[in-house]
Amino acid sequence: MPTLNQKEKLKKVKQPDVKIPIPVKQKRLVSGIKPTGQLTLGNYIGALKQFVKLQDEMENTELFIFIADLHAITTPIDKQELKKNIRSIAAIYLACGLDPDKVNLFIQSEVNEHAVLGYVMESTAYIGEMERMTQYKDKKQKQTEGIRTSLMTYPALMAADILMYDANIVPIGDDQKQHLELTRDLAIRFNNTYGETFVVPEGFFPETGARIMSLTDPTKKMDKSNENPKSYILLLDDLAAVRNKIKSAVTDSDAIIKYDVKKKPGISNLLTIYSSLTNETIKEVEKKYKGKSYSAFKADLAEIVADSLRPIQQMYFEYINNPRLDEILDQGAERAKLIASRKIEKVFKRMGMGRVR
Ligand code: ATP
Ligand code: LTN
Repeated sequence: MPTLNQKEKLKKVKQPDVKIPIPVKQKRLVSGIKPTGQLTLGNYIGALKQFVKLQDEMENTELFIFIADLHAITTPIDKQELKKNIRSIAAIYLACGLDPDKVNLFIQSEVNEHAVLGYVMESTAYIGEMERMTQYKDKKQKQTEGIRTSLMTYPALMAADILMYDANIVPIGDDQKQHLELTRDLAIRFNNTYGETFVVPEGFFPETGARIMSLTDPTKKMDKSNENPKSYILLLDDLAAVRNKIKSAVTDSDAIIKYDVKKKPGISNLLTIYSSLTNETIKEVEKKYKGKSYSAFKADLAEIVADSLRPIQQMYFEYINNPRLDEILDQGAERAKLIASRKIEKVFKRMGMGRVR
């Protein structure tokens, strides 16, 4: 038999459902980067530079940008390295110009709801859909054994990252197009099954620089996971090394500075980098270097890249050991958690999970 006191306590448990209103902006933008290594010039041109541009240009839009550490464990990674990468990427985001007053910057694993909604998305997606993803097929081939289940299911987690915040806009490189398509399919499927719950997102792809290629093999993406350091430029590379990497980038032998991805992938890639960093169109750059040698063009590009990286590196060192970095990440996680926890509550309710409230 409960005592009177216990009965009182039980009554008290049923609290009125008071909710703090979430200030609503008209649109939401979501994107993430995996902390699988240090960031490259490809990440900068294809992602970070775009985020900063969007933050400055988009009105009435709230940005959620996160470090996708849950995605980083889909392939083996050293614990200390992961830890270092997470902090370093956060500092780089800020060093590249992300403004914590405009952007919610956070670490994905600090908002547990991502994993929860990821599971819900796994329970929405079909195995065939996962197996069809080209990135999965590519990455699976690179590993001979110990392929983790999450490598295959990871697009479900990516869908969760996006749908959690009702993102309208998702800026991504073109290698992520297929994952975004899947996200849209899953949102529609869930909405059809359980009623309107998720916003169906749109991709946003940069006009130039959606895919920066390797400097040693311009038919492949510049990738921080490549084993040859000459193939990529890291944002924190020593500037002398940066210049050398540009100067020794693979090009063809006919010495005409012309954009032609099929016939001249190397010089086309360098033209893309040039155009992205200077905001000059590729046509303008071609005109400027008409009749000039590859080595003259590369020497100028080496300086342009070094000049772009210098201020980023300076700001990076301001942030990396600064407690302000933790404050910014705490603030971002708090705001993300508020929205995410409500979304999970809504999703579970729609699905008939837990108790009726
Ligand atoms: P991984 O090699 O571990 O798969 P990744 O660099 O492909 O790493 P992320 O770090 O998560 O993957 O990429 C973050 C963002 O940077 C994505 O939007 C991706 O499309 C973009 N990006 C990555 N590499 C390039 C590149 N070479 N050119 C343009 N954009 C890129
Ligand atoms: N899968 C992406 C990183 C990523 C992401 C996201 C991008 C994880 N979650 C949500 C945009 C939105 C990649 O490998 N580049």
